[in-house]
Amino acid sequence: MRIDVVTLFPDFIRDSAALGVVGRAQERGLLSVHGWNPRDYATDNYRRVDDRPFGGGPGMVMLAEPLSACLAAARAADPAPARVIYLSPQGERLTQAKVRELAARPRLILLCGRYEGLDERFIAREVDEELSIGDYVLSGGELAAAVVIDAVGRLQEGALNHADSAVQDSFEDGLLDCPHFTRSDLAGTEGVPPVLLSGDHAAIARWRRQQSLGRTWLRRPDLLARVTLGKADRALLEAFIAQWRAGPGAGP
Ligand code: 4FV
Repeated sequence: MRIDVVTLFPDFIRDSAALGVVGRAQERGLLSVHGWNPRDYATDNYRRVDDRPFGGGPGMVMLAEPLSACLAAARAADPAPARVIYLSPQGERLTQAKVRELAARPRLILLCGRYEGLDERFIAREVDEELSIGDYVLSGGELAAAVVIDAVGRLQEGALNHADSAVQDSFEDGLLDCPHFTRSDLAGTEGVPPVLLSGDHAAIARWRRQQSLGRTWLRRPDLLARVTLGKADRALLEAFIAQWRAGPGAGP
């Protein structure tokens, strides 16, 4: 997969994409990330990339011309068709389902705004879709682009060592993840649910599933409303709720 990023801060994108799983995915040739700076495509002496908004008011707006020339250069850098995505608070909320969809594509071009955003005529002409990482305002789209690169990059086939781990992710099945415990020299196995030490893998899988269902019921009922639970899951969740209502210390 190839991801090109149009940004006034290509170093940030390059450096953040060189870390951890995404960096390793690049080393393994599963992903390549390239930064393109619109300022390199500004034609005036001051290499302007922004100007005051028509209609007045605070802030500046990014000029369409440097953006168009920069995007054209990015497009031309590889024959593969690219999905052009503008990261903005006006976009559709990013979800794991959207991440999976994007991860299956050969190529993305991510547009990072700064200031108040981009000239709307450029957006109307060039942008395939707008995506938001959340209902808050950043000073630039770079962090949002880094989120997309990470979420999509780790789903590239072969990016994650233990292939299974993507399958057990939060949201993979629309539910929150279960709690995790590991070795602790200080606490030993204190506070660790006994089932996890039982070696009974069927019981462990049931417990983890029940925790995912229960946590989603407690913390994100909006997510639970979107999944259809089978008979076994409903029984696990009802047992969790009964236990929860019975309060700590009641029963196993
Ligand atoms: C944002 C978000 C975001 C808005 C003005 C950049 C900023 C500035 N992008 N999800 N939330 N963008 O706040 O994606 O240009």
